Amino acid sequence: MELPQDKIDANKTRHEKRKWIFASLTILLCGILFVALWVSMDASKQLSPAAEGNDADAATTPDEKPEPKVPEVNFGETFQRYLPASELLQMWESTIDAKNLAIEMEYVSKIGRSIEGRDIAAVRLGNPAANKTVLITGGVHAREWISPAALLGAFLKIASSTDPSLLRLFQKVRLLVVPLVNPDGYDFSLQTNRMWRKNRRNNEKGNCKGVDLNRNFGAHYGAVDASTSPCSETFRGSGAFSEPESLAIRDLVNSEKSKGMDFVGFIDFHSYGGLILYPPGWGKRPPTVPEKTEQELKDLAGLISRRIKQVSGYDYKPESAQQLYPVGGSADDWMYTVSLTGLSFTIELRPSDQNVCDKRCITNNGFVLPPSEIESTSKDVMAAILTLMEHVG
Ligand code: 0X9
Ligand code: ZN
Repeated sequence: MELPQDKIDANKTRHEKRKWIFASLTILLCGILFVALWVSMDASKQLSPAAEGNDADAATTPDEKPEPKVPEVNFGETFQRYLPASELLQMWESTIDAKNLAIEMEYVSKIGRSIEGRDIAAVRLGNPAANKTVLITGGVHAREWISPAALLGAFLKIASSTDPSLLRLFQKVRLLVVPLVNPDGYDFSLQTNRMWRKNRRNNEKGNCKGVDLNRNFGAHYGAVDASTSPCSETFRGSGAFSEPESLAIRDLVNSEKSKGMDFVGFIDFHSYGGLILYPPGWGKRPPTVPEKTEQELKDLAGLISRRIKQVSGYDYKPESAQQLYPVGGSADDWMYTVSLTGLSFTIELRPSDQNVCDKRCITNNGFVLPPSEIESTSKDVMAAILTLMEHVG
């Protein structure tokens, strides 16, 4: 039986209507589903720890480690030439202002003022909340240029490091560095008299200038090898800590101690000889230093020597400071007695005696070390410092 045309049309319209309703409902459902999915994704993003950082961090999946930020450290001409005092300290200061440093650092522009009015600077490296402190000094003797140069090189290497074990070490132990103890003498040696050793004190009698800062500290002051003559290379000065440069070190140590810092190690970098010298540098061990420290010092000097050999291939000889020669008023003996551990060293950097005159005799004097040796000597310095820090950390 055939349906009348009007019924057929009515059926068609109903069918069309249903189709539209079905299509609209499907679109609505899809829309709801999409919005629900988007909201849940956004919520999970907010809960994820990766989202705590910046957008780039948030983009990494939990399995991917974000790239460590590389410190922006500029080595400048550190390994090309010996820098004047102001340039050398500028390198320390500008590095500390650099971006992305992984170790906390602070530049203290003035812990004292030299005889000629130059600032004596210090640098704090590492976790300020850690109270174990290792003191490092460079450039006590003017003509020993490699000391402040290699110390700067070691610092730049440390500042640019992303090695996790090194960074962990600086969380436990702080370094307090005086990069150039004797800026006047150093610049005088650089500009006028290459073999100058002392500071630039204008001694009252006669024309002879300068005090040997490594005879001016308050331990066994004047006991031996510390002249009373201003013309001597080892003139001790008018009294212990008579010089602003040695006084600055004493005041720095005392002020850090009063803030609760414990001095657990010391290295004073000199040249030359390739030696790791340990105290007592004069006489016997004082009763304030524990007996076990004697063996500890010997062992640690040996360990430092082996570590240097590993990193740079250079041979340093561990030796008792007084076996080399006893002196009174040295920085190493002073820190030996005033530090908590007695772990105090003088390291005589390159060259070692037998290499003073190399094959072509380019250097006939050990104090004159070509700049080409600065970078490698920086490795010696860095190895020595890190070995001591690891030992006390
Ligand atoms: O004589 C010094 O001050 C040091 N040698 S240097 O050639 N750099 O001048 C050595 C000091 C060793 N320390 C003690 N003997 N206490
Ligand atoms: Zn020296």
